[in-house]
Amino acid sequence: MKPGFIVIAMAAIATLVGCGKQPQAQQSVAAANASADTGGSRSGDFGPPRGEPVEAVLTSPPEVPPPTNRNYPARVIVELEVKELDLEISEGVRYTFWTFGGTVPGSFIRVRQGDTVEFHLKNHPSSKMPHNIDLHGVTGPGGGAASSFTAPGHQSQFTFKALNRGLYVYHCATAPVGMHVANGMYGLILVEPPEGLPKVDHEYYVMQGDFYTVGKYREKGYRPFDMQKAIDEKPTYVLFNGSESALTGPRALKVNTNESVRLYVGNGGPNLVSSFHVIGEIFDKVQYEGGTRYQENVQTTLIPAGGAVTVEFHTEVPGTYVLVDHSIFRAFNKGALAMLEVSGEKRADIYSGKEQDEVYIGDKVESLASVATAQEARAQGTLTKEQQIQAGSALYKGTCSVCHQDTGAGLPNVFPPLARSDFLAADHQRAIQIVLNGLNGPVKVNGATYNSVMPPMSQLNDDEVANILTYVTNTWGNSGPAISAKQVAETRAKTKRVEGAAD
Ligand code: HEC
Ligand SMILES: [Cu+2]
Repeated sequence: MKPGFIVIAMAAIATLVGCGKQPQAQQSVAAANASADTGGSRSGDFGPPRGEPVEAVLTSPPEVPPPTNRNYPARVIVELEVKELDLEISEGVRYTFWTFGGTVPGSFIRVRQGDTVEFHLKNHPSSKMPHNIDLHGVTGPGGGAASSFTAPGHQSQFTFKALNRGLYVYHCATAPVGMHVANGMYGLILVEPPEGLPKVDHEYYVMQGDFYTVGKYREKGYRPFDMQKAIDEKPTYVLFNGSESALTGPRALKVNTNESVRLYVGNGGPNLVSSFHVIGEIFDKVQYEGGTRYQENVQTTLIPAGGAVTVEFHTEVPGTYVLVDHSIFRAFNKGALAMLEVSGEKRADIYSGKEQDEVYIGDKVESLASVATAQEARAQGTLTKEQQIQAGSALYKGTCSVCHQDTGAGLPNVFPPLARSDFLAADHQRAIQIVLNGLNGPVKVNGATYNSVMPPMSQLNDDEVANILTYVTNTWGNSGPAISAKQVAETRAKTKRVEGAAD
């Protein structure tokens, strides 16, 4: 830092301290927040339930039930069924999830402050485990856990009064608790304030969770739970709504320009705290920690494990917005990435750029179905070169294309071409070793010398490397053999990873 700058900075600090006043905007937010009735438990009991009992409308993510639209406390009946299901955690990767209502996260529950909730928990006869539920919106020991222990094929019932307004996590609390949560046993319950929430154009339900599977990220086939990784807090996946493709491509959240959007965002954990961010948007309002008070004009908000947040924003510019955990390796290497598609007229006065940003969307631009197909074919021993090329084409994007370009042409003097590369054609085996271990020092490709660095990409699994290389060696005028996952596995075993590279 230049000495002159320090002087100016010190003077600025002195001015702030000297006048002892908060900036004006901050003061008005503080005033608004202070005057809000916080609706704590002592003022949240509006007497016994009135009228006919109401069946709660439960929704699967990303949908949110409609507002309760009631001005009196009612008896609300909630029926929730636990099911243990084999679902896709990533394209071509299956995992046994334990679910509240058949989805991860579980069904969204919406009640009004002061309601008496009659909770029925069922455990499907096909379940192998007993389960229960601890709702953070319950006032009472265990949050319902002890009263709701439910063996497979059984059901249990308990009742609570929702004394506090707010957005609350619920989760299973059967031992081993961490494992039940890691398998997807969490969801959200919204306790509306008595006057309801301000109307918005769209409400959506998104929940983050970390997952621990045997093997590498995107390693195909059935993957069991890995207890040691869970204890070490080293997730294989960090996901929104329980699957890598839950909210991407055709399943992206959809809104229009000039609309108000409210997201109910939870974090089931079991281990990680989320730094929740929407790339290209600013939250106009954040009810942090699911509570009553709010902050305005926020870029990234923290969501603790077992916590939630309500964020609101208004859409101006069309395009694809990316929801991430801004602990950014989780977004790009573990799956913590979702999309919000905003449709509408261009607003060049606000933003001139192109509408899709491949830098952020990476290989999710393309469906990864071809990747799963290739894996299935390999398992059945019917994998063709053509299938490998298709899978490789999808994976090349966002993995290699940033440097070698979509066309394989590279960039003069910086990134060597893969298209018609004589260096590549000379030794396809060497290419495996380059992807796994990187490359540096001078190389001569098609007569030009490059002296740069390619980082090791050993975080890719064997299938991914094999399919990408089969694509590269058989596209843009290249022709070569198919590279097999077995060859990659052998090269991985034979060569030493460079220091700092992934396994
Ligand atoms: C961050 C940029 C970057 C990424 C990403 C990258 N490479 Fe490279 N790659 C390079 C550079 C730079 C070189 C040359 C290194 C040198 O000068 O020693 C290179 C060299 C190569 C070579 C040997 C030279 C040639 O042109 O034939 C191959 C093969 C190759 N890369 C394949 C890949 C594949 C496949 C991927 C994706 C899995 C990939 N690279 C990802 C930067 C990158
Ligand atoms: Cu459970």
